[in-house]
Amino acid sequence: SPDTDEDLAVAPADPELAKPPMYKVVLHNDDYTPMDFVVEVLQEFFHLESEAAVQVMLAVHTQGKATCGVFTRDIAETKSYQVSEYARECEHPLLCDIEAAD
Ligand code: TYC
Repeated sequence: SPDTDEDLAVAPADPELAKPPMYKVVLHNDDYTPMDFVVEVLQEFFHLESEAAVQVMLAVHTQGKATCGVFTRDIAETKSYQVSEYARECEHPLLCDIEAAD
């Protein structure tokens, strides 16, 4: 297309503004939290279908940890906090935190 100033208007001033750093929300395995509880958490907080929720739960169970989703920092922190709070209310030791995605 012809080089007009219209083309310049759509480019972000700073390329980083278009691509914020992303964070994984990570669930960790433990010996006590019931599998059904973890599946329920994955469905309710991460909107996974039941089959996908079972897959992620089993990945945590067999590999020690797994990613539930990838979000901007604020969303990842909020999800991690909400999951931790819910697990604590239900008296399960389930651990959820965040890691920088590459
Ligand atoms: N290891 C747990 C059990 O055998 C299940 C479990 C899965 C716990 C995932 C935590 O993040 C977790 N009941």
